[in-house]
Amino acid sequence: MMNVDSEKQERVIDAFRRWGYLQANLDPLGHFAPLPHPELDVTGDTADAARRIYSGSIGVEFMHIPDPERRQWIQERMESLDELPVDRSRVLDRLVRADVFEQTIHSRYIGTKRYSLEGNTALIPLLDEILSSGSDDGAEQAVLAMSHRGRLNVIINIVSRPAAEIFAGFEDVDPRSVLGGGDVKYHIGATGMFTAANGRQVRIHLVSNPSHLEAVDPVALGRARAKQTRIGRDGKLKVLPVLMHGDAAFAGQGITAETLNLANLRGYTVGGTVHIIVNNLIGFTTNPTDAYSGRFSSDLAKRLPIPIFHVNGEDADAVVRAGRMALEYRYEFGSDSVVDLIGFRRHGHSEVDDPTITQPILYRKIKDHPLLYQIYAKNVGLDPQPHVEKFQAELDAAQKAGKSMAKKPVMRQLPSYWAPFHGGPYNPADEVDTGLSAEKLHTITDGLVKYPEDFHIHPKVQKLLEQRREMGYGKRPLDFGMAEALAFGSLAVGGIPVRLSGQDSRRGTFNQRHSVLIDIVDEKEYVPLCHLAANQARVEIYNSELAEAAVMGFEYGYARDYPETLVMWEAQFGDFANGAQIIIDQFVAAGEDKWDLLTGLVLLLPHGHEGQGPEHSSGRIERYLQLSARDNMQVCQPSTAGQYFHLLRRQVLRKWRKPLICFTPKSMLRHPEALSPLAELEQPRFLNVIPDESALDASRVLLCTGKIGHELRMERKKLTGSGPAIVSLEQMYPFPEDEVRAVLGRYKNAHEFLWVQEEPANMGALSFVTPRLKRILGPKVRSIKRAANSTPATGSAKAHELEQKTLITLALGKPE
Ligand SMILES: Cc1ncc(C[n+]2csc(CCOP(=O)(O)OP(=O)(O)O)c2C)c(N)n1
Repeated sequence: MMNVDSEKQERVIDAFRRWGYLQANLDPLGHFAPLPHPELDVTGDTADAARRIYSGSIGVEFMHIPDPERRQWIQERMESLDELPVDRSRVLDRLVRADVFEQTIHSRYIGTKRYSLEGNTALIPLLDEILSSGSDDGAEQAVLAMSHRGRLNVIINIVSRPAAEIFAGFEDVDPRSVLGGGDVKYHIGATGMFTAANGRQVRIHLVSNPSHLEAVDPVALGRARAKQTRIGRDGKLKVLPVLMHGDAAFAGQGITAETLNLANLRGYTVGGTVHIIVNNLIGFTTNPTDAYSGRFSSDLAKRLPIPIFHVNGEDADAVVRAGRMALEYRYEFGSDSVVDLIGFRRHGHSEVDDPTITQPILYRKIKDHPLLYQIYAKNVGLDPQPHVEKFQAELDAAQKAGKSMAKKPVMRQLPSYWAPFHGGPYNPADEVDTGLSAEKLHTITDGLVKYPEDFHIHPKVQKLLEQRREMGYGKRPLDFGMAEALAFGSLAVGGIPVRLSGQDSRRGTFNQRHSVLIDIVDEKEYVPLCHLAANQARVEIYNSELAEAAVMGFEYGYARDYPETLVMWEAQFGDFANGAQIIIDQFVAAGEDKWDLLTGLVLLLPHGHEGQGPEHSSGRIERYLQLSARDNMQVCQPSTAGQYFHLLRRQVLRKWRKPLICFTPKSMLRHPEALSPLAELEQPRFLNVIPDESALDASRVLLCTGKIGHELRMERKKLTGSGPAIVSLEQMYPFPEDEVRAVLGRYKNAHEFLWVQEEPANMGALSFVTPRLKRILGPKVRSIKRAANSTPATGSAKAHELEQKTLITLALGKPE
């Protein structure tokens, strides 16, 4: 039994554990006023002691964590914080490096943007601590992501790139090497070796980053997951993800919320991420009161039961201790944790920006504020001068070396698993055969339709598996679902891992996949694709959270670090991919040109006008074609199950690593015209263009892509005459010009060539293919399409049918 006094004391301590962070001394400039709280309005020795712990330079939010063991863990550490040793000489050295680097660049490249870290230079000792402690706990690699602020500082002082490379960036050496491509210096990725306090090395991967704030977060996590998967059992121990955020961006960008939500999902967990909010209490010109509705930028992180350590960025010892706790929490519980590093921004948003116009009072104060290393040296009684002189001499030499660099430095080294792969322009020599013998297909089929004897299968699924057996043995034509399963299965059996994620992807939105069988008695799962052969490769298919940007970003990152895997992200309906437009624009389409980084990511985008309304109709072919240039990606629409099989296999069997935008069917999944005989899978390759062998003497040739071709063929059967030829363009980009020319050239009697699409005139492939067809056929190319519209389709199913009928009638109509 507690006596009254100790009960009272416990209540006081509990109040500080709960609310102490509201009165912590967090803002170096004192603008962030402590928030009164009635439970903290207490005096006495117990209150003083609790106040010193919970309202000092660290304010921790952790009482929202439901697990008492985790709360206890934090409590114990906070309450013995002073005992945590800090290597002050090391901290001082890191602060000197951080401050002197910025000062040197500032004085030597006046008026050049660098997005200085000054005001938050404690980030460098903080990262130093996290990575050093991480190394103690087993980290051998770390995946770091951050935006512009302080990036160059981190590249030198944490990633350990030679400073000469940064100077070469400021000198802008070798501009010709990046004509039309490349990226600004504060976005480019870097790899290097960090030397931990224990003397061991941690390999650092700083992820290339677009300007779009926080978009890199899921990419970094996908990369970490891929690295962890490659390592296997100890992957989560050995690969540590650290995400750095801006305060305004963390609070404002939706992708942060999407990314946090991945933390504990089985397909996406990375065993805990350490988040650092590099919080300067300003976003460009915007004050926190206009940037986030809560008190802290970090409030969003409370969507997860994880600790948030707010720390005063000017108490470097406290910063280091907060970093240690966050890191150890990650390792102890496999959980995310957050350090909210609160400082200020010494200059304008960039160094060419004058902040005194928008925050005059703040910047009067900042003007005379000493550098952090000076404050720290004074507080801890160490002489900074030897550190300053040593580092200054290093920088002087580096500047000289940087100026004389003939080539733009490449700040990263790709891991060896990238060696067999390449990007660049398409080369037909990269083609490989993707067909399989009937025998092999039978064997894979056996595995695909099998399940344990005691497994209680759903009758509908049982029927489907029976049909699949017939398909795999050539007794009935294959549909898309079976073609896909055979593609995945054959790759896995051949040692190539397969990873697919998207909303409801395990069953498939259109009831087409059934990759995971669910026992109807106990809901146990059985994945036939994982039981095909003893030494087969991994097959992972996940239902994702209901988000697009973070999930696609994650898969992009995964594909970046696992080029041997077939990695796919699937949209529920193709148009939902626009929720991930940033990932598409900034990573998928542009990654190779900006950063010389390749990916073989596949986007599966269900597409086709089926009367389901303005949404759910279009995968927005036009948008991908507009982004296509310099052979940066492939845009394809396989019209048959067999073509889909070859396309998936081609994607990973070739050594050419390019994103594949693949428009997939919905109703056409089982459309008789889209089914394939097993023999189609035995054919050597994917066909970029499918000629119409049945109508070689046609006078009219219709060229189209996807489902409309099948509808045209069905309707053509009803004609009395032979009707036009219907040629299917299966790969839109890279545009197979020679093949199109050769196929069209076979129609010797044709005097009319029409592009037919079901999309409105301002959408679909029309404006992309027209100039290319004109190059082949001359100016007379005409087209049949819906009238230009602001939405892809009508909301009325009947109106859709009318429109579709008109389209088809016009296309099949008599030649003029
Ligand atoms: C998605 C997006 N919107 C707008 C911008 C333009 N922008 C660049 S930095 C910045 C302010 C960021 O503030 P904060 O997140 O606090 O980071 P800080 O620059 O203060 O370190 C803005 C609005 C951007 N880069 N990305």
